[in-house]
Amino acid sequence: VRSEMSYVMIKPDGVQRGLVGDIISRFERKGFQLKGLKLYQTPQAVAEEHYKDLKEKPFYPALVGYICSGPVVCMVWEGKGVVASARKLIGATNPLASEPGTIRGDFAIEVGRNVIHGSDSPENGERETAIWFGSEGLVEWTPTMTPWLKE
Ligand code: DAT
Ligand code: MG
Repeated sequence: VRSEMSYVMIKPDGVQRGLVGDIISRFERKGFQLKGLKLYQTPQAVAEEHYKDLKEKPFYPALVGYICSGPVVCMVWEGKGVVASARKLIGATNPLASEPGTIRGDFAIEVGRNVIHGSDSPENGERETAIWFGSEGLVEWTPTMTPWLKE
């Protein structure tokens, strides 16, 4: 049985602002396992599929435009409770409501430039991983530090 996965994506503002290393480091240090990673120029159809539940929202066209406005960093992180934990590391959707110490709390001001995405459920973790990594698949590997992270 495969353990839980979160699709995490550094949005174009995070890439352009040079926040990639800091953000990846937070997930690494927490102890989650990296299963997929790429720099990617998002086609509009992929952004639309990813955010299809928000299609009726007034901000949807701007959101899709923003996601496609420059390269993103696509990641899949795996581990026990990773979906909820990643959401805590990321912080609230509106960065002015995000706690300091979270990624959005530390690095962002506006909801339309909130630096990072994280799946909101294990089901969406699977769905979004399929959208962004599809047939390339993920990398299966055994981290040597596992005994120091799991009892
Ligand atoms: P989250 O990214 O925290 O999961 P969400 O799934 O509700 O938030 O919305 C997806 C993205 O859409 C969010 O990161 C930024 C944008 N967004 C959400 N609500 C918005 C709003 N009221 N105005 C502008 N953009 C918004
Ligand atoms: Mg969401």
